Amino acid sequence: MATTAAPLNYLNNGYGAASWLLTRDHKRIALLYLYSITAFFFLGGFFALLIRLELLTPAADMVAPDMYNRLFTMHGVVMVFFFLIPSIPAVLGNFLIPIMVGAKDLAFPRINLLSWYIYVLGGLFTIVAAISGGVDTGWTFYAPYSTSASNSHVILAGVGIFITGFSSILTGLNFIVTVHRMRAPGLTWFRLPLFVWAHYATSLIMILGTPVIAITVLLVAVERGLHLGIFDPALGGDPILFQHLFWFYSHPAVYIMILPAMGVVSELVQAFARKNIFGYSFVAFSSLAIAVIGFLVWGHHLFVAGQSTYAGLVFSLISFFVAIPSAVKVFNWTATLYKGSVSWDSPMLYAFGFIGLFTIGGLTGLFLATLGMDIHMHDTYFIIAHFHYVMVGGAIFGYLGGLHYWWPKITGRMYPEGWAKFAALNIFVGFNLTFFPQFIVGYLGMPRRYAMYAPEFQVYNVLSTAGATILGVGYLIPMIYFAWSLKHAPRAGDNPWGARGLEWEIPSPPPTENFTATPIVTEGTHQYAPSREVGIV
Ligand code: HEM
Ligand SMILES: [Cu+2]
Repeated sequence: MATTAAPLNYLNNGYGAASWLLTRDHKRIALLYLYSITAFFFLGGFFALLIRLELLTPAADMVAPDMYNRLFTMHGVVMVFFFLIPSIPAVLGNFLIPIMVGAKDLAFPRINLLSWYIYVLGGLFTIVAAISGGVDTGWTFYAPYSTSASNSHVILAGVGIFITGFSSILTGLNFIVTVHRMRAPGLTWFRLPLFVWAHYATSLIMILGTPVIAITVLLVAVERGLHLGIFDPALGGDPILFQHLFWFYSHPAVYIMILPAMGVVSELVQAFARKNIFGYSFVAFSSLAIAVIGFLVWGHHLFVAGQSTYAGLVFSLISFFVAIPSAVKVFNWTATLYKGSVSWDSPMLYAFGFIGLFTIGGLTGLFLATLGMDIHMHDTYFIIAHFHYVMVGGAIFGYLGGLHYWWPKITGRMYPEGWAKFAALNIFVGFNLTFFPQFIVGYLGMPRRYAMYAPEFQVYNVLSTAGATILGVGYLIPMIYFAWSLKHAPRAGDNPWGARGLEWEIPSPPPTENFTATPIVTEGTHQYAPSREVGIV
C-alpha cells in the first residue's frame, strides 16, 4: 500500500465503505460523527430559517400556527439532542481524548462504533417523525399536552430521543474508563489537558443524567399509548412530576453542551496566549463543581409551575452557586490572557467570542434564577435570548473554535485563514443581531412559541431575521472552505500553531495507532513555560 510518498495514516489506511462503517478507530468514528451531526445541524438550521421567516411579520401568514408549533419543536429537538449534545464530545472528544492521554484508542473501540450506530438509529426515528408531520409539543414535551392532547408524532420522536440517549451514555462511559485506565506513564491527573478534565466532568453528567430523560420520554410514550396515569391528572397522574423529571436531566444537559466548549476554550487560550493556564487546578475542579452543582438547580425551570415558594427560594439560591465555578473559568481565562503574547488566529477569535457571549448568557441566567425576575420573564423571548447566548454563543463558538484549531491535525491541511477570520466575524455579528433584540422584546413582554405577535414588536423581529440571515451565511462559509481545504489547501505539518500537547507531537493526520511508541510524560502536557506542578498523584 504505502508505496507513495504519503506516509500511512488513519485516513489512507484502507478505503471503501466497509473500512469506514466497520472501523474501530476513534479518529474515523469521530469523522462519522462529524458528518452526521453536520447533517443534523443543517436540518435544525432549516427549521430555524422557516421560524425566522414566519416571524418577519406579526401575522401568522407564512405557515399556520399548528405548523409553526411543529417547526420550533423540531428545531429544538434536532439542535439539542442530535447536534449540541453530541457535537464536541463525539467529534473532538472522540478524536482527541485517546491522543491526549497517550493511548492508541478509547478503552472500548467497538462500543464507540456501536454508539455511533445507536445515534444514527435514534436520528432516523426523529427524521421519520419529522417527515411524517413532526411534533408540536416543544422540545420540552410538557405533559399532559404531550401525553393526551397533542395529535403529532410524539411517540416516534420520543423513541428516537430514548435510543440516542444510549449513545451518549456509552460515549461517557468510554471517556471515563479511558481517562482512568489508559493514561500514558507519567501522565498524572494534574498533568492532563483541561480539555480532558472538561470531558471527564461531562461524561459524569452523561452517565448519571441521561437515564432520567430516557425513562421520562419513555413514560410519556407509555402514557400516550396505554393511557396509564403517570403525568395526566385526568388519569390520576401528576404533570409537575413530568417537569421535575425532565429538568432533572435537562438542566445538567445544558452543561453537557457547555462544559466541553469550556474545555476547548481553555486549550485555545493557552495556545494563542502562549502561556500556562492561570490556576490550572481551579479550572480543572470547576468543571467537576459545575457537573455536581448542575444536578441541584433544576427547580429554577419550575418557578411558575406551582412549586412552593420555599422550594423556589432554595433553587434560586443554588442556581447562584452554579455560577461561581463558571465565573472561575472566565476569570482564569482572562488572567491567562493578561500579559500573554496573544495572536489573533481564527480559533482564538471564536475563543474571544465565547468568553464575551457566554458571560452575557450566564449573567442573564442569573437574572432568570432570581425568583422575582423570572416570574416576569418566564416564557418570553428573554429566555430564548438567554439560552441562545449560551448554546450558540457558547457551545457552538467553542465547537467551531475547536474544529478550526484541530482541523490541521484531523485532516493534515490548513484552511484559508482570511476566509476563516471573515466567517468568524460574520458569525459574531449575525449572532448578536439575531439574539440581542430578543432580550429587549422579551423584556417588553413578547411571549415565546407563538406564530403571531403584537405589531409593536415587529422591528425587533425584523432585526432578528436579518441577523439570522447573516448568521446562516456565516455557517456556510466554513463548510465550503473546509471541504475545499481537503484537496487544495497547503499541508499543515505536525504542529502549525507551535502549540503544546501530545496531539501536536504526532504526525498530521495521525497514524492509525496514534503513537509509534508509548509516550512517557514528564511534565504537564500543556506547559508553555516551566511552572510549579500542582498536586502529586
Ligand atoms: C450561570 C448559569 C445559568 C443559570 C443560573 C441559568 C438559569 C436559567 C433559568 C432560571 C432558566 C429558566 C427560565 C424560565 O424558563 O423562566 C433558564 C433557561 C434555560 N437555560 Fe439557563 N442558566 C444558566 C446557564 C445555562 C447554560 C450554560 C445553558 C446552555 C448551554 C443554558 C440553557 C438554558 C435553556 C435551554 C433554557 C430554556 C429551556 C426552555 O424552557 O426551553 N443555561 N436558565
Ligand atoms: Cu436550568
